[in-house]
Amino acid sequence: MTERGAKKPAAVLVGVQLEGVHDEEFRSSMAELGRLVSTLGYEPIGEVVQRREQLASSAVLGEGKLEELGALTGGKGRVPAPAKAKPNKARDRFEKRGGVDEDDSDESDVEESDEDSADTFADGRRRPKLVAVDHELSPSQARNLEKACGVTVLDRTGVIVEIFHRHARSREAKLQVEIARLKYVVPRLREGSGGDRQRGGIGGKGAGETALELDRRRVRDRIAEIEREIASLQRDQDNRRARRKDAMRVALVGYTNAGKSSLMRALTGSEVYVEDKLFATLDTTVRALQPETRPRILVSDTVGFIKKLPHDLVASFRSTLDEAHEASLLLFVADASDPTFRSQLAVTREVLSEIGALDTPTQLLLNKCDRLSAEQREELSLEFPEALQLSAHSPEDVSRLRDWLIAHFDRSLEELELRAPHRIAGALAAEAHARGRVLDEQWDDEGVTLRVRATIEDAARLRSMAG
Ligand SMILES: Nc1nc2c(ncn2[C@@H]2O[C@H](COP(=O)(O)OP(=O)(O)OP(=O)(O)O)[C@@H](O)[C@H]2O)c(=O)[nH]1
Ligand SMILES: [Mg+2]
Repeated sequence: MTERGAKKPAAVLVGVQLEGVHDEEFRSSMAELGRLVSTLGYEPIGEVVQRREQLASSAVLGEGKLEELGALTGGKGRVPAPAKAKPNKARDRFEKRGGVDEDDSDESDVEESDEDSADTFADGRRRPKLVAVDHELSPSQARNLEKACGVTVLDRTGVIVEIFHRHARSREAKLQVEIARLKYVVPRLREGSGGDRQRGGIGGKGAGETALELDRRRVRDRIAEIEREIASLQRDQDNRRARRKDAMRVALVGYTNAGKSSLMRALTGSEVYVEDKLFATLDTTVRALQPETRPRILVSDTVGFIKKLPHDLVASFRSTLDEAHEASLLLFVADASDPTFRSQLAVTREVLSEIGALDTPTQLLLNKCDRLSAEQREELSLEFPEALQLSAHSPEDVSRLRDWLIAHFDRSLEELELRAPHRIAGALAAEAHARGRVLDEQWDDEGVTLRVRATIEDAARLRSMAG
């Protein structure tokens, strides 16, 4: 078989199926981990699954499974006794890459060239460069696993943080990801046992405990510095938002890959990024519904949610979640063609309730219905009678959604009649056209009479203008 271009580096997935976890739930979680790993730029080529009642405390996997993993990755397949611990190259490389210095090289890869970096083994099998574990790892578990398999180990949180790191585009998103990374790496430094950590870690200067202390302080200082910068960026944003405040706003929220950005594109004619991968969107975009309405309706696209979204990321993506907070309507987008969309909806609700955005009215959109049969759609309409079924790829569906939005917001508008003498009639009419929908406009000798629909705030403002 001939190959075009460079292959993605290979990765191995590790899953631990604890007692009481159903096969289906476990499989879907592993499949999602596989998609996350592909999004990060790796190709999953193998899997090691451990079934057990409880996690083994030291290295997550039992002896047999550890050997199985070692055989796949070319590692020892066991955790060396602590006394013989050697410098852990894999983790050093990883941590160095995520250093405190601002590294914009999004394309940097986990592996670096050294004697372990050949792409294949002597027998031609591909050599994995990453082991991704679908379970939260303690810092020492991660290190032990790394020692046993000889390649970088990331847990689900680590994979997600790395994806966010690669994809963040705006200044604020980049800073927020950096905080999440620093917070993810710092606890690992804290548990460092000195010996195997001397040259590793963030900054990587000096030797021994002193360097470690220094590193931790530098990390803390850097986090404080970033937080200050974010606060100042957010002040600017708040100002911008304040100017938009009078507009009617809807936010697209939902699980990653549900089709939020596709709907955003279709509704607003904007060129936001759409991609069949998890976490394509990490920055909020706000655009007016097109063709523009009077008053304008603003639509915001937001970052997608995922189960076990690292807490630091939830907290740090304040700005994007603020959009959800400030919207007067949330459109819950679900990929109805995904068999697990019900639990995805539950995750979305959970995260939104965590940030206190669930007081906002919501409307469920069952997207990707083009992939469903007529019977499936019928069943869904019985299960979710209030939901709108649609496809972001169907112009008719999108136009129906637009009409639905206009009708929804229309209910919150006030209809008022205004009269103004010639002295201010021109200004009043201009303002009424700019802010509201003018239903009727009559000019006579005395001045103007207008019938207008506008938001409560704008209605009050127009009234006071008319005097
Ligand atoms: N068949 C079908 N595919 C869709 C539909 N809507 C979106 N897609 C596809 O689903 C994938 C994800 O779409 P996006 O719009 O990027 O999803 P998103 O919710 O913004 O995802 P993130 O930004 O990663 O959270 C893309 O490949 C889209 O082309 C739809 O209605 N039908
Ligand atoms: Mg998106």
